[in-house]
Amino acid sequence: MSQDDINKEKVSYLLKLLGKSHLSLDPDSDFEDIPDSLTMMLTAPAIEADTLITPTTQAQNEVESTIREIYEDLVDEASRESRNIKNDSLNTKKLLKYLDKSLNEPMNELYYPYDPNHGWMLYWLINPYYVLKESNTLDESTKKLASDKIQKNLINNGYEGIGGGKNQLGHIASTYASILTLVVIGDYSTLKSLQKPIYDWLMSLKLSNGSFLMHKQGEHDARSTYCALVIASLLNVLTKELCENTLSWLNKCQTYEGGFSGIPGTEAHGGYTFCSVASYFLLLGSSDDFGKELAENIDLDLLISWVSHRQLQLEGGFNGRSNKLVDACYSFWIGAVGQLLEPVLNIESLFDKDALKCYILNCSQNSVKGGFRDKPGKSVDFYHTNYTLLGLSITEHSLSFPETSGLDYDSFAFNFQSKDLESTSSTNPINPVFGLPLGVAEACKLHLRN
Ligand code: FPP
Ligand code: K
Ligand code: ZN
Repeated sequence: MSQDDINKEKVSYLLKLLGKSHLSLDPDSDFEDIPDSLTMMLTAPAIEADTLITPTTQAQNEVESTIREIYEDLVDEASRESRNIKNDSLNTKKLLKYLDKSLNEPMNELYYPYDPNHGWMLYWLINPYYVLKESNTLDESTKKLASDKIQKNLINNGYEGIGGGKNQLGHIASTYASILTLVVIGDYSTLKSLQKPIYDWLMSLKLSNGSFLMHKQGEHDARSTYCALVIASLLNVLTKELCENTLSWLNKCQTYEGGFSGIPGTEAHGGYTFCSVASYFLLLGSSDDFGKELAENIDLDLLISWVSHRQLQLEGGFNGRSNKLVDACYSFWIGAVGQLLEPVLNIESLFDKDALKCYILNCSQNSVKGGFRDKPGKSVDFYHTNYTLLGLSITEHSLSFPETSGLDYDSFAFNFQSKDLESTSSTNPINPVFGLPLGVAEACKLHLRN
């Protein structure tokens, strides 16, 4: 069968299942763009009907009907107008325009609540330039502006961390985002100058149970702990002393469901599961068998089961916890956990990457204005734009560990290799531990180590 025949068969099967087989198909139409997964997504029955109606089940029904309409249109439009079936592709030009505009135009008063997030905004808006295959860099003057801005947010020269903005309290999450920004723009001299001050500050936030405070007198959870480990690892100051008891504290965060909670005894969530799983890649490394070491610490099968259950049947995207709604940012928080497990399980994918891509491009992307949103009906924002683009990269690439054993840098986090799943990917591969393009954290580590 030729590819053309396969495509035609796919569409007519889909139309039949949708009860629209009366629509005729133009033999010259190009059906290549219809993802194979769409058939399954539109036709598979719900696993279990929810009998208890709550605000969440109602919201779920509404989201499903909106998304069903979007997906049916992908099929219908083509058959009606006998032209290209438009499975949206990434509009890189519009995305770059959205990023340029967001970085360069003054922000209006609606952005007032973003004031504690200056470091985050830099990371969310700069990182995508490097993840996109087409741009792959940023101009020197913007790099300098970003670096200057971060230096203004140093508290007590970094001995009290990096604040979310000028004169704000030093905060692990703002420090994490600021460090990622410096790493991606390659400002190694600033990073080098921060090694000692930030190490001392992290040690002051460390609790005897192994976790870290988010800031002086702040909360502690898997998020702050992951951020501390990433910061220390990138600055090449991840000492034994800094990591004492951290592994056993994280182990206690895995719940009966298989995912990880913020602190022991609470609900498993995609955000904390990402933070915990990524942390193991920074902490483990006493042997060259990561899977074995991981399984000695947590219930790996239960984690795999929990992660797999996050992909929604019709939507194709992920939710962040049981019985909740799809959200494009989980394309990264959950998608990254799936991608991190690829080299461990030696598989190409833990979930349906085409289905996720279908959600990202057709439901999350705003291809008119550029940028990505949580779900249809919401507005695009910086946060969802960065994490959804990272999620798109996860659908286009697969990770493995090198054949030859022996760890670089004493941590599995710097040992990934990537393989393109698609001949025409619009993104570069990423390193999911850091949420950065693959090679960027590795280059920084190499530089600071020498
Ligand atoms: C629930 O929000 C969200 C959380 C409980 C925390 C999410 C944590 C992250 C996304 C990870 C942050 C990571 C770093 C590195 C700072 P919700 O109830 O609005 O969403 P939901 O319905 O999807 O659970
Ligand atoms: K959410
Ligand atoms: Zn979200």
